[in-house]
Amino acid sequence: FTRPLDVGLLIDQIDQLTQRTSSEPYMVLIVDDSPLMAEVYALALRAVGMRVVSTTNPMEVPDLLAEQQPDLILLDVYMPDCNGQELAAVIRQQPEYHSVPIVFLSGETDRSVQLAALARGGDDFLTKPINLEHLIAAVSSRIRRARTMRSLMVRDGLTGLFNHSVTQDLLMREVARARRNAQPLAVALLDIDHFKQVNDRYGHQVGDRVLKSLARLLRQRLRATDVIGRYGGEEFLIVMPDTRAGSAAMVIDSLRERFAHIEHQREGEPLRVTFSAGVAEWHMGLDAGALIEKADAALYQAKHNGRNQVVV
Ligand code: GH3
Ligand code: MG
Ligand code: MG
Ligand code: MG
Repeated sequence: FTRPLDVGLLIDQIDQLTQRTSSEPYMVLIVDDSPLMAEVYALALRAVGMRVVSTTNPMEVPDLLAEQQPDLILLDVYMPDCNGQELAAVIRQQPEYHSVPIVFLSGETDRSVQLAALARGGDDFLTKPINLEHLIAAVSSRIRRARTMRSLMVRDGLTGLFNHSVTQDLLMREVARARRNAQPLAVALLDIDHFKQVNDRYGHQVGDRVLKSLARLLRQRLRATDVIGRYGGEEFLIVMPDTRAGSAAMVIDSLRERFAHIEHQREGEPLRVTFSAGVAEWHMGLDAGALIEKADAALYQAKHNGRNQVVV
């Protein structure tokens, strides 16, 4: 059970992603020592539906980053207390803000100053006076791409659920939280029954559709605080904080029943598919890897007992 990625960085990106869906307004932090300029930019960005927080004091930036989790930072270069380049370098030192786009705004037209600013972690350099349409376009395209990148890093492309490594990281976080707060925690490992036959008889595209419909059902029926991950090809891991094994098994069993009734083909030979699941509850002394093993053993038992069932 290894962890090759920087968990802190990843968890932060997940937090941003789970707290903010792609339809939420873009959030921009403006740092400019001129309140008038900051207000002009803010008005332009708000006019197209973005949320804006601005400050004239660079010292407030660390707190604002933590509180507001901006999608992008607009940074003035020349400010009395601290220049924008230095501030960008400081922001970039923190892994959780590594991928937040920074766009510099300045009257500075000297190429070498502009390049130095980009070298310190800036993504773009806009020179004043700034055309507001240009500003809006530069900001929104950068945010759109940053959000897409984050989503690609953490989501599985077919189902939109968390991918394997993110699911593991989130499980570890929930285990740590359960230990700290002495709260219950349950996990369920789901595996589609005879899925190879589904692919063989109906084709891979139909198989994909089955995976997507199970993912949709899980998203619709589970709590917002539950972690739903695509753990393997046709295996799903569900992490249920503050839940005991008994109630987890009841929830999963009602999902099992619902799923088993879905008709996956409108035309041709009718197709119904089932899944089996193993549920396990965390207890003191159990780490994430051992918890998964427990759920996997229960899943094996469910398969062994004839499939289409939930075993605790
Ligand atoms: P069991 O009831 O014992 O779980 O049998 P099974 O056939 O589901 O188990 P097995 O692990 O042998 O087969 C899993 C199949 O899932 C094999 C693989 O081709 C298929 N699969 C994995 N990922 C995908 C995917 O993304 N799309 C499709 N269509 N099939 C996939
Ligand atoms: Mg200035
Ligand atoms: Mg399998
Ligand atoms: Mg299977």
